[in-house]
Amino acid sequence: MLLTPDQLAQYERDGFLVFPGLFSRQEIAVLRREVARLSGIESEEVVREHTGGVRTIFRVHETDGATRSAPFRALVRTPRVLRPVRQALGTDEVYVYHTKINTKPAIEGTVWQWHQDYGSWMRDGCKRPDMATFNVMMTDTNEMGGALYIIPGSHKLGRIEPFYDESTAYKFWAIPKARMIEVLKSSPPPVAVTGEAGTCVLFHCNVLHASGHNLSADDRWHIYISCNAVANAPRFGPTSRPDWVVSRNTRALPLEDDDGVLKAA
Ligand SMILES: O=C(O)CCC(=O)C(=O)O
Repeated sequence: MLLTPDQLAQYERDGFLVFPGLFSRQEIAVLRREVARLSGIESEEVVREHTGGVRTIFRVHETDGATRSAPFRALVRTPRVLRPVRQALGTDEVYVYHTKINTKPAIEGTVWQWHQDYGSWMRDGCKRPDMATFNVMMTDTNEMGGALYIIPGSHKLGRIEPFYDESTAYKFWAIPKARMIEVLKSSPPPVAVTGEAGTCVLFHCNVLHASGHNLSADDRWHIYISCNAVANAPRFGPTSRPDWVVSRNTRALPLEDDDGVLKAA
Protein backbone atom coordinates (compact mmCIF):
# COMPACT_ATOMS: atom_id res chain seq x y z
CA MET A 1 0.00 0.00 0.00
CA LEU A 2 1.29 3.43 -0.96
CA LEU A 3 -0.10 6.67 0.48
CA THR A 4 -1.59 9.01 -2.11
CA PRO A 5 -0.44 12.66 -2.28
CA ASP A 6 -3.76 13.60 -0.58
CA GLN A 7 -3.11 11.16 2.27
CA LEU A 8 0.41 12.48 2.70
CA ALA A 9 -0.95 16.05 2.83
CA GLN A 10 -3.53 14.93 5.43
CA TYR A 11 -0.79 13.28 7.53
CA GLU A 12 1.23 16.48 7.34
CA ARG A 13 -1.83 18.56 8.37
CA ASP A 14 -3.42 16.33 11.06
CA GLY A 15 -0.50 14.21 12.23
CA PHE A 16 -2.40 10.95 11.71
CA LEU A 17 -4.22 8.77 9.17
CA VAL A 18 -6.83 6.05 9.68
CA PHE A 19 -7.08 2.97 7.42
CA PRO A 20 -10.37 1.09 8.01
CA GLY A 21 -10.29 -2.68 7.38
CA LEU A 22 -6.64 -2.81 6.32
CA PHE A 23 -6.11 -6.31 7.73
CA SER A 24 -8.56 -9.15 7.10
CA ARG A 25 -10.54 -11.15 9.65
CA GLN A 26 -8.29 -14.16 8.92
CA GLU A 27 -5.11 -12.18 9.59
CA ILE A 28 -6.56 -10.68 12.76
CA ALA A 29 -7.54 -14.18 13.96
CA VAL A 30 -3.89 -15.29 13.64
CA LEU A 31 -2.67 -12.23 15.56
CA ARG A 32 -5.31 -12.68 18.25
CA ARG A 33 -4.20 -16.27 18.87
CA GLU A 34 -0.69 -14.89 19.37
CA VAL A 35 -1.86 -12.24 21.85
CA ALA A 36 -3.62 -14.95 23.88
CA ARG A 37 -0.43 -17.06 23.88
CA LEU A 38 1.90 -14.15 24.70
CA SER A 39 -0.36 -13.01 27.56
CA GLY A 40 0.58 -16.16 29.48
CA ILE A 41 4.31 -15.40 29.45
CA GLU A 42 6.05 -14.14 32.61
CA SER A 43 9.02 -11.95 31.64
CA GLU A 44 10.17 -8.35 31.94
CA GLU A 45 8.69 -7.61 28.48
CA VAL A 46 5.19 -8.22 29.89
CA VAL A 47 3.92 -5.32 32.03
CA ARG A 48 0.89 -5.93 34.24
CA GLU A 49 -1.78 -3.61 35.59
CA HIS A 50 -1.69 -3.07 39.38
CA THR A 51 -4.71 -5.41 39.46
CA GLY A 52 -2.78 -8.20 37.72
CA GLY A 53 -4.13 -8.20 34.15
CA VAL A 54 -1.70 -7.77 31.27
CA ARG A 55 -1.24 -4.11 30.27
CA THR A 56 1.50 -4.31 27.65
CA ILE A 57 3.54 -6.98 25.86
CA PHE A 58 6.74 -5.55 24.41
CA ARG A 59 9.14 -6.79 21.70
CA VAL A 60 7.02 -9.19 19.68
CA HIS A 61 8.69 -8.48 16.31
CA GLU A 62 12.08 -10.18 16.72
CA THR A 63 13.16 -13.82 16.32
CA ASP A 64 14.70 -14.01 19.80
CA GLY A 65 13.54 -13.17 23.33
CA ALA A 66 10.69 -14.36 25.54
CA THR A 67 7.96 -12.56 23.58
CA ARG A 68 9.12 -13.41 20.04
CA SER A 69 6.31 -14.14 17.62
CA ALA A 70 6.53 -15.22 13.98
CA PRO A 71 3.17 -13.65 12.98
CA PHE A 72 4.05 -10.29 14.57
CA ARG A 73 7.54 -10.44 13.06
CA ALA A 74 5.84 -10.85 9.66
CA LEU A 75 3.30 -8.10 10.39
CA VAL A 76 5.92 -5.35 10.83
CA ARG A 77 7.52 -6.29 7.50
CA THR A 78 4.34 -6.28 5.41
CA PRO A 79 4.18 -3.59 2.72
CA ARG A 80 0.84 -2.48 4.19
CA VAL A 81 2.67 -1.38 7.33
CA LEU A 82 6.14 -0.57 6.12
CA ARG A 83 5.44 1.40 2.95
CA PRO A 84 3.28 4.10 4.60
CA VAL A 85 5.76 4.35 7.48
CA ARG A 86 8.63 4.87 5.03
CA GLN A 87 6.65 7.56 3.24
CA ALA A 88 5.75 9.30 6.51
CA LEU A 89 9.39 9.30 7.63
CA GLY A 90 10.64 10.30 4.16
CA THR A 91 13.18 7.47 3.94
CA ASP A 92 13.31 3.75 3.10
CA GLU A 93 15.90 3.26 5.86
CA VAL A 94 13.47 2.61 8.68
CA TYR A 95 13.67 0.22 11.66
CA VAL A 96 11.36 -0.82 14.48
CA TYR A 97 12.06 1.24 17.61
CA HIS A 98 9.78 -1.01 19.61
CA THR A 99 6.58 -3.01 19.38
CA LYS A 100 4.03 -3.15 22.14
CA ILE A 101 0.66 -4.81 22.41
CA ASN A 102 -1.62 -2.87 24.72
CA THR A 103 -4.28 -5.35 25.78
CA LYS A 104 -6.43 -2.98 27.90
CA PRO A 105 -8.42 -5.76 29.57
CA ALA A 106 -12.18 -5.41 30.11
CA ILE A 107 -13.04 -3.43 33.27
CA GLU A 108 -9.44 -3.25 34.56
CA GLY A 109 -7.50 -1.75 31.61
CA THR A 110 -6.43 1.73 32.67
CA VAL A 111 -5.66 5.16 31.24
CA TRP A 112 -2.75 6.24 29.03
CA GLN A 113 -2.38 9.90 29.97
CA TRP A 114 -1.98 12.62 27.32
CA HIS A 115 1.51 12.48 25.88
CA GLN A 116 3.74 12.82 22.85
CA ASP A 117 5.81 9.72 22.13
CA TYR A 118 8.79 11.90 21.28
CA GLY A 119 8.76 13.20 24.88
CA SER A 120 10.25 9.81 25.84
CA TRP A 121 12.19 9.09 22.65
CA MET A 122 14.06 12.39 22.71
CA ARG A 123 15.30 11.39 26.18
CA ASP A 124 16.47 8.09 24.70
CA GLY A 125 18.77 10.16 22.44
CA CYS A 126 16.82 10.37 19.17
CA LYS A 127 17.88 13.74 17.83
CA ARG A 128 14.96 14.42 15.51
CA PRO A 129 11.22 13.65 15.57
CA ASP A 130 11.64 11.45 12.46
CA MET A 131 9.52 8.76 14.09
CA ALA A 132 5.99 7.45 13.76
CA THR A 133 3.76 4.65 15.02
CA PHE A 134 1.54 2.25 13.12
CA ASN A 135 -1.32 0.90 15.24
CA VAL A 136 -3.25 -2.24 14.24
CA MET A 137 -6.52 -2.83 16.09
CA MET A 138 -6.99 -6.54 16.81
CA THR A 139 -10.41 -6.11 18.44
CA ASP A 140 -13.34 -3.88 17.52
CA THR A 141 -12.69 -0.59 19.29
CA ASN A 142 -15.28 1.81 20.68
CA GLU A 143 -15.13 4.78 23.04
CA MET A 144 -16.32 2.88 26.12
CA GLY A 145 -13.64 0.27 25.50
CA GLY A 146 -10.84 2.82 25.85
CA ALA A 147 -10.33 4.06 22.29
CA LEU A 148 -7.27 6.10 21.41
CA TYR A 149 -7.92 9.87 21.26
CA ILE A 150 -5.78 12.08 19.02
CA ILE A 151 -5.73 15.89 18.83
CA PRO A 152 -5.63 16.74 15.11
CA GLY A 153 -2.71 18.98 14.16
CA SER A 154 -1.14 18.87 17.63
CA HIS A 155 2.21 17.64 16.24
CA LYS A 156 2.64 21.21 14.98
CA LEU A 157 2.82 22.48 18.57
CA GLY A 158 6.32 21.00 18.69
CA ARG A 159 7.57 19.18 21.74
CA ILE A 160 5.88 20.09 25.02
CA GLU A 161 7.97 19.66 28.16
CA PRO A 162 6.62 16.53 29.91
CA PHE A 163 6.78 15.25 33.49
CA TYR A 164 7.51 11.68 34.57
CA ASP A 165 4.11 10.19 35.38
CA GLU A 166 4.34 7.31 37.84
CA SER A 167 0.59 6.92 38.36
CA THR A 168 0.10 3.96 36.01
CA ALA A 169 1.74 0.52 35.92
CA TYR A 170 3.94 1.63 33.00
CA LYS A 171 5.68 4.86 34.02
CA PHE A 172 6.37 7.35 31.24
CA TRP A 173 6.65 11.02 30.19
CA ALA A 174 3.22 12.69 30.06
CA ILE A 175 1.99 16.27 29.55
CA PRO A 176 1.48 18.31 32.75
CA LYS A 177 -2.16 18.93 33.62
CA ALA A 178 -2.17 22.76 33.37
CA ARG A 179 -0.50 22.77 29.95
CA MET A 180 -2.79 20.01 28.72
CA ILE A 181 -5.89 21.96 29.72
CA GLU A 182 -4.60 24.99 27.79
CA VAL A 183 -3.97 22.83 24.73
CA LEU A 184 -7.39 21.16 24.91
CA LYS A 185 -9.12 24.54 25.17
CA SER A 186 -7.28 25.97 22.17
CA SER A 187 -7.26 22.95 19.83
CA PRO A 188 -9.76 21.15 17.62
CA PRO A 189 -11.68 18.49 19.59
CA PRO A 190 -9.81 15.20 20.08
CA VAL A 191 -10.83 12.46 17.65
CA ALA A 192 -11.70 9.03 19.12
CA VAL A 193 -10.21 6.48 16.76
CA THR A 194 -12.81 3.73 16.68
CA GLY A 195 -13.33 0.94 14.19
CA GLU A 196 -13.57 -2.74 13.51
CA ALA A 197 -10.69 -5.09 14.11
CA GLY A 198 -8.28 -4.72 11.20
CA THR A 199 -8.48 -0.92 11.24
CA CYS A 200 -5.10 0.83 11.49
CA VAL A 201 -3.82 4.27 12.45
CA LEU A 202 -0.51 5.87 11.52
CA PHE A 203 0.51 8.76 13.79
CA HIS A 204 3.36 11.24 14.16
CA CYS A 205 5.58 11.02 17.25
CA ASN A 206 4.69 14.57 18.36
CA VAL A 207 0.92 14.24 17.99
CA LEU A 208 -0.86 14.45 21.37
CA HIS A 209 -2.75 11.26 22.20
CA ALA A 210 -4.27 9.42 25.16
CA SER A 211 -6.84 6.79 26.02
CA GLY A 212 -9.16 6.18 28.93
CA HIS A 213 -10.16 3.27 31.11
CA ASN A 214 -11.79 0.26 29.47
CA LEU A 215 -15.26 0.25 31.03
CA SER A 216 -16.63 -2.30 28.59
CA ALA A 217 -17.06 -6.07 28.79
CA ASP A 218 -14.43 -6.73 26.10
CA ASP A 219 -10.66 -6.53 26.05
CA ARG A 220 -9.21 -3.94 23.64
CA TRP A 221 -6.18 -5.40 21.89
CA HIS A 222 -3.97 -3.02 19.87
CA ILE A 223 -0.41 -3.38 18.63
CA TYR A 224 1.74 -0.25 18.29
CA ILE A 225 4.62 -0.59 15.84
CA SER A 226 6.86 2.40 16.55
CA CYS A 227 9.45 3.17 13.89
CA ASN A 228 12.52 5.35 13.56
CA ALA A 229 14.75 6.47 10.70
CA VAL A 230 18.03 4.52 10.85
CA ALA A 231 19.94 7.83 10.71
CA ASN A 232 18.09 8.95 13.86
CA ALA A 233 19.00 5.91 15.99
CA PRO A 234 20.22 6.86 19.47
CA ARG A 235 23.65 6.01 20.86
CA PHE A 236 23.53 3.31 23.48
CA GLY A 237 25.23 3.42 26.87
CA PRO A 238 24.89 2.17 30.42
CA THR A 239 21.86 4.40 31.11
CA SER A 240 19.93 3.45 27.97
CA ARG A 241 16.54 1.88 28.55
CA PRO A 242 16.36 -1.88 27.85
CA ASP A 243 16.32 -3.40 24.39
CA TRP A 244 12.64 -4.31 24.65
CA VAL A 245 11.65 -0.63 24.73
CA VAL A 246 14.57 0.93 22.77
CA SER A 247 15.61 -1.62 20.16
CA ARG A 248 19.32 -2.28 19.69
CA ASN A 249 18.55 -3.75 16.28
CA THR A 250 18.71 -0.59 14.17
CA ARG A 251 19.14 -2.30 10.78
CA ALA A 252 16.73 -1.11 8.09
CA LEU A 253 13.70 -3.36 7.87
CA PRO A 254 13.22 -5.18 4.54
CA LEU A 255 9.84 -5.41 2.85
CA GLU A 256 8.57 -8.98 2.94
CA ASP A 257 5.36 -10.72 1.80
CA ASP A 258 2.11 -8.87 2.28
CA ASP A 259 0.52 -12.21 3.24
CA GLY A 260 3.32 -12.96 5.73
CA VAL A 261 0.98 -13.04 8.74
CA LEU A 262 -1.09 -15.87 7.24
CA LYS A 263 2.02 -17.77 6.16
CA ALA A 264 3.49 -17.49 9.68
CA ALA A 265 0.34 -18.91 11.29
O1 LIG B 1 -3.02 1.84 24.00
C1 LIG B 1 -3.38 2.99 24.15
O2 LIG B 1 -4.56 3.28 24.28
C2 LIG B 1 -2.42 4.14 24.14
C3 LIG B 1 -1.04 3.77 23.81
C4 LIG B 1 -0.16 4.94 23.60
O3 LIG B 1 -0.55 6.05 23.69
C5 LIG B 1 1.22 4.73 23.26
O4 LIG B 1 1.63 3.58 23.21
O5 LIG B 1 1.93 5.71 23.01
